[in-house]
Amino acid sequence: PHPLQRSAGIIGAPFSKGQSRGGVECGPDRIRAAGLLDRLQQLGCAVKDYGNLTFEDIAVDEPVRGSKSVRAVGSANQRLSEAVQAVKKDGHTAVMLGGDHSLAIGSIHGHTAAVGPLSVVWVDAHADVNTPLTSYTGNLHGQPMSYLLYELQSKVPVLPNFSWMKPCLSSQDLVYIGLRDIDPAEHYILKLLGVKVFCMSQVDQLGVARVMEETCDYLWNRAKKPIHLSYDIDAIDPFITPATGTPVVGGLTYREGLYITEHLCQTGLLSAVDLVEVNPLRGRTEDHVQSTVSMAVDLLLGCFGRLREGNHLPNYSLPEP
Ligand code: 4U7
Ligand code: MN
Ligand code: MN
Ligand code: MN
Repeated sequence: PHPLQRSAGIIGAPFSKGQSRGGVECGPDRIRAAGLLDRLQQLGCAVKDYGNLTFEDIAVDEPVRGSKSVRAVGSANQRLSEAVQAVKKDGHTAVMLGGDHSLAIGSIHGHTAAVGPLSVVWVDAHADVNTPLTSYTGNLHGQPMSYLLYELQSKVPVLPNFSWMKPCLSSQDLVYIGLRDIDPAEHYILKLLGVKVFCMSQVDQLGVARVMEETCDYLWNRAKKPIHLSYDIDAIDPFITPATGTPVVGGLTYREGLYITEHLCQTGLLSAVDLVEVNPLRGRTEDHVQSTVSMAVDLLLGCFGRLREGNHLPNYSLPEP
């Protein structure tokens, strides 16, 4: 569909307790300040900004089995899930601006609750599939997928403030792209479940165009379902997007990263997008921050029909001399 037939419902989720570095809660406002809404509207896309969520302040949140801020993450994601459901019920493509990647729990949960079974494309340097019992760091932004997958339910303890959610995704409806920093337990899980992974070496081998073709072929083998794109900015090479909490060398180029969004947009099935882990305080210079934020904006424009060949509105007419 033309961008005019799309509409974006934007939710800011200024939440950072899924990891330990301050600043990632500034992501949503920095991405808006870079002109996201105007640029989407210039494309011909209708935009509704639902504003920033506010999160419950949890005074005592002791680690649970080594994992940190579990109650805060559970509570924040419950709010986010409800917000995403509201945006989907209003008929928009949901855009969740993070915040850290633990927010994928509520975003994917809410999206499924509103529209039914999904395909998930997870673009990241990391697999984020640690369980609370395998995590070295205790950071929940490295764990969201373990809460979402049916197949891991028996391996994940019931955590405080998580009773509102149940797993809602089959490992066969998930494709990872861009991975290059996978913990041993995560590697074991990915092999055990037979998850489809295009790590960076596959991107090198096949090229991004074939990766995207194979991604869609794989996901559509069963049925064409709405697509949830969860985009961690650290999937992109830190040369372009240094302002993030867990940068890893050897990432996607600007063009590869953008191509993923363009390809998913043209499927017509893109139904929700997360753009997470932009941390303005992690850039050493203002240029680093700007380059990171402008990549985030370009990725979102790619999701809503911006083409590198150029765009024009359907009612465009040449000025008469
Ligand atoms: B992100 C890590 F150990 N695997 O679990 C962990 F390397 O959302 C990193 O992808 C997680 O940025 C990175 O803490 C989470 C670590
Ligand atoms: Mn991530
Ligand atoms: Mn990551
Ligand atoms: Mn990260």
